[in-house]
Amino acid sequence: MTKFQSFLGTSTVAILSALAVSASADEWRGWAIHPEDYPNTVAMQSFADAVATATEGRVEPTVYANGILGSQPDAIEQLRSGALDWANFNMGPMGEIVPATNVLSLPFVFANVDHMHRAMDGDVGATLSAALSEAGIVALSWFDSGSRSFYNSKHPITSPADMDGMKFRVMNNDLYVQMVDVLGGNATPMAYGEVYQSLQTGVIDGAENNYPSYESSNHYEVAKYYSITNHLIIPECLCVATSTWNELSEADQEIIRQAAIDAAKVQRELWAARELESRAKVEAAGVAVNEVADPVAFQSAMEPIYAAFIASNPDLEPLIAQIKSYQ
Ligand code: BDP
Repeated sequence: MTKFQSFLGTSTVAILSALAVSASADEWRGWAIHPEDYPNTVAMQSFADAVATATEGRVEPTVYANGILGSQPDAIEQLRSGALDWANFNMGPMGEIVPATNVLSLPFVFANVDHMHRAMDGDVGATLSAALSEAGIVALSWFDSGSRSFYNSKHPITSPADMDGMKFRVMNNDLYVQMVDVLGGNATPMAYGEVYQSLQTGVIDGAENNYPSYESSNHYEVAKYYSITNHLIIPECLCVATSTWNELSEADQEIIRQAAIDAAKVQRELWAARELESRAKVEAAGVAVNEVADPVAFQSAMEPIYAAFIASNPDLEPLIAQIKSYQ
C-alpha cells in the first residue's frame, strides 16, 4: 500500500478500484442451461472469448452453465429486466412471451433440419428477430437443436396408440400440451432440471428431446426407450438484452454481431458431431432406439392443432406459409 493509499484507507481504495474496473470492462452475465462441454455452451464460450478480445476488454461476457441462474422461463424474464445480459434460449418456451415464435413450436412445421436452417437464415429468422426485439430481446444468431423425439421408461412407441395414458414432461408451452394430448398421452410442463428425478420416481413416464440433451441430462439412464418421431425441430438463439445492446457503440455492436454469427457456425458443427456421439453413447448403454411404424399417423394427428392455432392467430398464417416456402 502506498502512503497515498493508506491515507485514503483500504476500503476506499477497494471501492475506487472496483469503479475503475467497471468503467473499463462491462461484464455480461450469460445464462446457459447445458453443461460446459455441450455444443451450445462451448459455442457461447467461444463467443465470450472472441468478444472480449475484439472489444479489447470493453465487453467481457461470462457464461453461467448448467442452468444455475434458473430455469429458462425465469431466465427469459431476467434477460428482459436486465438482470442477465445474454443467453442461449430455445425458442419453445419463448412462445409464451413472443407469440410469433410459436410458429416454430408447431409439430412437424419443418420437414428436416436443413429446412429449418434455410428458413431461420432467411426471412423467417428476420421476422422473428423483429418480434423478439419488440419484447426486449436481440437475437444475434441461430443455434441448432436437432429434432426432438419421445422417450419413456415403459415400452417402445411405434404408433400414437402406444402413448395412451402415459405421462410425458414437455417444455413450458401450451402447444406441447396439446401435441401430447392429440397423440393420446398426458402432458406435464416441467423445468428441464426436474425431469431426471421425475422419471426416476415415476412421477412421469417419459419426455421428449434430441439425442444430445437425452444423453447429457442422463435421462437415458431412467427412460430406456427412445422412439424416433422427430416431431419438433426448434431453433435456439444467441440473444442479448436490448438494454445491454443499446449501451454499445455501433462499432461494438458490429463486432458482437459478427462474433455471434461465428459462434453459430461453431455450434452447428459441434452439434452435428455430438448428435452422433450421443446416439452411440446411449445405445452402448442399452437404450432401445426404434423407428415408428407410421410417421404419417403422428403428423396427421396434428391437424386440429394447426386449425386451432390459425383460428386464434390469423395474423401468423402468412408466417407459417413462409416457413413452408423454404422447404
Ligand atoms: C434442450 C434445449 C434446452 C431446453 C431443453 C428442455 O437445448 O434449451 O431447455 O431441451 O427440454 O434440447 O427443456
